[in-house]
Amino acid sequence: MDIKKQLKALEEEYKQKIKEVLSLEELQKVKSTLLGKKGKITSFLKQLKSLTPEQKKEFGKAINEVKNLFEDLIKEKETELKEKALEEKLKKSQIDITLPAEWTEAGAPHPTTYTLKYITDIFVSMGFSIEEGPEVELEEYNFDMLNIPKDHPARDMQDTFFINKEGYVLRTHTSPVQIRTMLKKKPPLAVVAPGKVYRKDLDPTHSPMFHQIEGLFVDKNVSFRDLKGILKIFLETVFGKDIPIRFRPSYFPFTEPSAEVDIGCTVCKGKGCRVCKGTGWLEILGCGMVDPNVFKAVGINPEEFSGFAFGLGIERIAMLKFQIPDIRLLFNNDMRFNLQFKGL
Ligand code: 2NL
Repeated sequence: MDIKKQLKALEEEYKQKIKEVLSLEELQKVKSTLLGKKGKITSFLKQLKSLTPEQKKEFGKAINEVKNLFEDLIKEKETELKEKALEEKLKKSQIDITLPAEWTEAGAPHPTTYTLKYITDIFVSMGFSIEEGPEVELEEYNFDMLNIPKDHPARDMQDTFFINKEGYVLRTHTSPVQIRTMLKKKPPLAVVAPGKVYRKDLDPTHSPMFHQIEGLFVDKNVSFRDLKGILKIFLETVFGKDIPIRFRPSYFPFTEPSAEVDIGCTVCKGKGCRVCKGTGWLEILGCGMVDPNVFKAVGINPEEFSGFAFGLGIERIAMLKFQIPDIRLLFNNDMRFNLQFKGL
């Protein structure tokens, strides 16, 4: 038997096989087939025993050369497969630490958000607590219990968003939150209800969704001067200690008496300009003493308790505070506008 021929055949066969190996497991099998204790190289070495010293030397050298070749080829293949496996793993991994970070500009609070929080905080500092409620509201809480009769123009399709569910509306003010509060808590009460409200309105000073904050104060012997005192502190905090304030008689179905509160125009200092339409005054909020019919609707005895309430639009205050000429700027989300409020 020609050992050299067999050795050459083995070399050719396994050079090719090692080249074609696809996994480390497969390579391990090939390795033990060739170099293991019962491997092909070992069996070649066993054949040497029966040979002469010269033949042993000659064939031993040839076998060792093939053995070294296999060892080198297997080592090479192992390195290649390990590198490939690592590459695959990195490719699959979620985090690629070599990717440069994406640039994001630092944000700014939206002026409406800022103003809502700013105003809410003033009332919280005076001991009012914050109440919230749903934006899809019972018609009964939004209108009936607030002494707004069925034929009142505010209920008209022109002002209210009715939804596909009988008896529900998108709340047109946050007053129903105060109704809910009075239904679940007994006086004394001092609460503010900030949030989104909806009315079918759209022009430079009206948006179909806007923000409101309402206040409600109920206790024994609450009078109109308590209302004036609280609102004076509020307005002087927002617009400064010297701001002129006036109360004008008005009408709301849920308060009696009712008043509208104006401040001296912050733009022209009362001289008369475009913003105050020449009057020297800016309308800021509506208020009044809670109507006895509202108290009766929520089960509070109007002979025992009295209270005041007020409501104001947040966008209007933000527009005055930041001299914003068109309400739509507060809703467009144009970043050139929004980013001007950094650092408030
Ligand atoms: C305005 C005027 C106002 C109220 C809201 C109120 C709520 C209850 C009872 C009585 Cl539960 N009143 N809220 C009272 C007066 C005026 O808002 O011009 N808002 C933008």
